[in-house]
Amino acid sequence: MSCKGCSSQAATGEITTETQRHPCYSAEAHHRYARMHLPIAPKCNISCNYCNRKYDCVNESRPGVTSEVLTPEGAQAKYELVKTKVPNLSVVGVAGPGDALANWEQTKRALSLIRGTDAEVTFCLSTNGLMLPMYAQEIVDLGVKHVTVTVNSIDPEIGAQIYNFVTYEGKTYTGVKGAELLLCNQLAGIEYLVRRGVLVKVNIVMIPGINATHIPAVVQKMRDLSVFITNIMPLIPAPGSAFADFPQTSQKDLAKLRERCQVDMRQMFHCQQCRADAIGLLGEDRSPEFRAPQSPTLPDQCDEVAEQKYTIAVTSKQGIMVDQHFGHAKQFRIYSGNGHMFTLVEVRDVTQYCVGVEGCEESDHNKDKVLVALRDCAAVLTLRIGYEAKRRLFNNDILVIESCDSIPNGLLQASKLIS
Ligand code: CLF
Ligand code: SF4
Repeated sequence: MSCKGCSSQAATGEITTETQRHPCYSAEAHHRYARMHLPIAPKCNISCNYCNRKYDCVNESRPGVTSEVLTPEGAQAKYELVKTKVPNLSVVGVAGPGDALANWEQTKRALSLIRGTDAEVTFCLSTNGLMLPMYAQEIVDLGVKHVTVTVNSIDPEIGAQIYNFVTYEGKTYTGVKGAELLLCNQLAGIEYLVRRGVLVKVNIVMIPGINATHIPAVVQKMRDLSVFITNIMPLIPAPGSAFADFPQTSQKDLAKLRERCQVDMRQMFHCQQCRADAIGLLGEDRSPEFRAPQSPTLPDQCDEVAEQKYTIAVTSKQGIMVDQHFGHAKQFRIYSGNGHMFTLVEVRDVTQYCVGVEGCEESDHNKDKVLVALRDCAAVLTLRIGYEAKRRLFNNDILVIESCDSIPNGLLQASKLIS
């Protein structure tokens, strides 16, 4: 098996003003500069065992978060609008909802359209790296100076436990062969980009029991390839994925591993695992302000689901936005509808699921009561939810959709996911 497109030409990336204003590459910048993701890349060419394709790419996002999909022209129009409203916008990125390079024509067209009207904005791409050998030169030619590649392992035996399959040039590879092909293309692509001055960030999903103890070796390899920074991310198992029952990586273990790896190279500590259509500062997503009232992908789906009825429980402080954490809700707003229209049918009082870290661990009784109260619901639409609560709902056939959108938009998204 040979890798494509890697030749030697010495050059290394420099920390330019662009990088100093990149909220992910610079910890200082993330309080001041905003990024915008263009959700133009729905397809993917590999299958990670922690991924459920109903959701955004988990390599760069939280599972349970879904995004609209735009055409390149739609993305450019949205960019022009966002630029006028978000003056500190410094970076435009493509981070899914699938893989940026598995949708290369759309990605290239969207960036070219934007470059046609804006010579200054910094471009950023996130990819699983499979197609890097094919498109690395075009990425350089487009003026993309920041690329994120998710590399979970440098050992194909370990990779085979993480990737279900890899589809490349019309063929599907599984097991060690698939992992080997992916790794080979990732390494070749990273080396190629680094040599041409692109600053490469490597995301690594920490999967306890699979790659957690192997990550320091991955980081050392990335250091040897002159990668700019590594970002070790916690596994948040997506419901419905092969790893759905894996424990979520603990923050304590994650912090320890990052500290350990910091000895070898620069680590990212401020990642927000944001959405494929995120807009704004990393800690302050403004995407609901700019989302179309109905996603362009919805009409077709709506025809399919028009006859179905859904009952969905929503956590909301004022009944306008999905703006309340599941564990904090003392009431659930119960909506019923058919995928086009929803009506508020009831406001259901419950005992708060979680009353703080200590109380939460002891309050199984409250948790059971909340589950019983939601038993007739197909889904819960909520701002945020802990892993344990999500797993309990999932085990009771209740889908969880995390959103920070308006309630009507969230309900439309939810009905699309239930069907
Ligand atoms: Fe987007 Fe990723 Fe570029 Fe940043 S996100 S494509 S490098 S502009 Fe940033 Fe979000 Fe973490 Fe990614 S906080 S998930 S690291
Ligand atoms: Fe899912 Fe992996 Fe593809 Fe991302 S790269 S969309 S996590 S299969």
